[in-house]
Amino acid sequence: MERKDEAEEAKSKVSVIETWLRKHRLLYVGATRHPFIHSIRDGSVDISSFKRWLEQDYIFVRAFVPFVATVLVKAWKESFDATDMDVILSGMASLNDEFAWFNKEASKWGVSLTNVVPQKANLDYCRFLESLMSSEVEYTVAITAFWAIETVYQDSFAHCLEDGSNTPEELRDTCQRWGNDGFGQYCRALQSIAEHHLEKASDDVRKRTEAAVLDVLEYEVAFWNMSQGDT
Ligand code: HMH
Repeated sequence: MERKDEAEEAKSKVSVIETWLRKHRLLYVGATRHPFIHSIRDGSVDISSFKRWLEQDYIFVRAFVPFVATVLVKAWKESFDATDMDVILSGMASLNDEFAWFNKEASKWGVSLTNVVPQKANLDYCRFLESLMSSEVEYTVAITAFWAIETVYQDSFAHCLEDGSNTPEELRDTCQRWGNDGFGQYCRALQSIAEHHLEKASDDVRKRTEAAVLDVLEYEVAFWNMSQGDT
């Protein structure tokens, strides 16, 4: 058999993240094609579940911002590629818009975002975020977890906007927020940053990163379950 040259070999090589997505397909699908998402997509969604999701997600995003801030600090210290910081900073800027959006959306639904009591699945997820904020957690682990968190929402909400979906008009804005093409491109930019660092990472860091991605997927499933009311 002829030996492939290096360029060919690089082209056919499956990326680390792609390998994990294949290996953990069921869990990934569980997080991105959850019954709650199906119910938005087919229009059968229970509005009190949607409102619960909105309230709880606002609290989550409040904790997500400081997490992203620590990813930015790690990029500055540990990455030699300036575009990493640009991409993370653009994510932070869109989180700033997201707060304005949450307030607008909450008033549209008659929901108050002050004094929301975080539910257990949310507290657990926020505590996990906090563990990733430690300076002892490597940049590779943190940026890959960041990619996974954003991608679950991107993939889930984009599904609600695909041809054939029956998403109610009043929920389309929410789906657009994370399901739009620009957010998709941003997630792909995060993926390529994460992949670049994973390619260079030690086996130990890779293993811990894979575990963090699995944790993210499980917390996301629990978060959807909580939104549906099965706490
Ligand atoms: C629970 N996961 C959860 N909330 C979000 N807003 C995102 C991911 C994406 O930012």
